[in-house]
Amino acid sequence: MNLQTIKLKLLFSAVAAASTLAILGLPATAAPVENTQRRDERMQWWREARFGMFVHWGLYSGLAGTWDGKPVGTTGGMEWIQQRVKADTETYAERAIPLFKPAPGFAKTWAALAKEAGCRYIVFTSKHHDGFALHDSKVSDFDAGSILQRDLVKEVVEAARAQGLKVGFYHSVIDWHHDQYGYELSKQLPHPLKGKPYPNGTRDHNKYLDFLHAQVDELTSNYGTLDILWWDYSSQDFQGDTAWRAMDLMSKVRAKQPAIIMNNRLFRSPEAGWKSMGTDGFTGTLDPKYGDFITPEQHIPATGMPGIDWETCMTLNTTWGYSEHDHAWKSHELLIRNLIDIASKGGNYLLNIGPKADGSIPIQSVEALKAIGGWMKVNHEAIYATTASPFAQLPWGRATSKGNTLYLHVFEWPADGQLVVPMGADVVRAVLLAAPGQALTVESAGMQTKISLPAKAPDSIASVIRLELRSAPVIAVF
Ligand code: JFZ
Repeated sequence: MNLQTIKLKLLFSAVAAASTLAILGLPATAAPVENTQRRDERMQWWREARFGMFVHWGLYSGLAGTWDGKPVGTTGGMEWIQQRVKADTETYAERAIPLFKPAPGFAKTWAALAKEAGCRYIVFTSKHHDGFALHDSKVSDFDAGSILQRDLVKEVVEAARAQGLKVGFYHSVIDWHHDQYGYELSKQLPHPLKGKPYPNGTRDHNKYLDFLHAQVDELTSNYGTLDILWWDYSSQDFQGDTAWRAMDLMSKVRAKQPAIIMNNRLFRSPEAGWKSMGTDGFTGTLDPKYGDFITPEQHIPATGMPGIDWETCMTLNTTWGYSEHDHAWKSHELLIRNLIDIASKGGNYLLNIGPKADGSIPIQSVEALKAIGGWMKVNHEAIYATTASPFAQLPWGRATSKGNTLYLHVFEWPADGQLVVPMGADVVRAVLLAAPGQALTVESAGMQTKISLPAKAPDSIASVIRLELRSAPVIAVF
């Protein structure tokens, strides 16, 4: 027997042992072994999806940015209201619980809007920093099951699946409710009582971690196949194994949900992709053992990040959780162009809604998502399953690719009707996605390809040309 066969035999016995455990109905103790191929398979739907809906909804939604009858602010995250007013959890709960009144069937409205907008997945807050869990938790009495006799997680998961959407949980590891959460252990992470001693004497953070792991176990055991776990969040001074028993937490999740995709926010180190505190500094590398993707928050990286999966999350106004005082709504033009810009750089767009306490969605958000949906109806093939643009930049807009097909997203319609593309190309056919039956005239000479366009743009925000090429284009480098 040579060395190779010995290795193989060992491998087979490991597999046999694992399947024996499975037959006995015992949970596998370790996460399934991964390699690049498995990871690519797991990531495929997410890489093709390009567009998801984020939902921030919880007790803070009823407070709506108001405390003592006054606005806490007109901008910024009002899901942080407990921290902004420095309320202890009893005061916060006492005021917020009576206001939180989810209407029957609210989740169906969310899922229908996500579908109409062209989103392929929904990520929603199973628990935010305030510690209130939306599921029916056996290990807490600060949860929808105990307070409302409802399992809101189940309602959302079922509504999402009924629309054919993938579904994931945003789960905060920061917890402003739990009486063993050791907030003195970090100077950087937020807590409403920061700077004050623990009201209950000493705390045993390990007990909080047992609770955190138990709730995550409920969430990954009781709702069928989950697609995403979106952790939030860590600081340089408090992260990973010390802060959350992170590796153990992730491997328990993977043991229950082998195909799940997780972000890297249980960590805050260079190996895990982070440059610094803040939400926009990335090293450009990510060892997948720390997570599958990185999460630029409220901004779009200047260039793509080859080899790294990334997702920009963004608000429609300036808050994640509902606020009645925030009127800084982004224009439909900006939102549609952001989606295109992100796809052209190879990333995903996770766009947030902050429903009100009854679960209804602010009208401005409904209108924005419908506007995106209208654009997607005509142009979705230029977004889904595309890869980054081969051009570093284009003076009139953006591009996405799919094999030998290029999609040109024209933001600035040329006044002389001639769109100049800085490349040499062997063009099979060019059409506008808004008029796919009508071939456009194309001339390619040297490093320049010119497309003749009608006088008027079919879409004033972004019109898309599908350019089928015989082979990869030769791009001019400036
Ligand atoms: C976090 C949350 O605090 C926020 O409420 C929202 O849920 C958002 C999507 O995620 O926001 C962060 C996370 C990390 C930093 C700042 C805001 N950070 O590291 O500075």
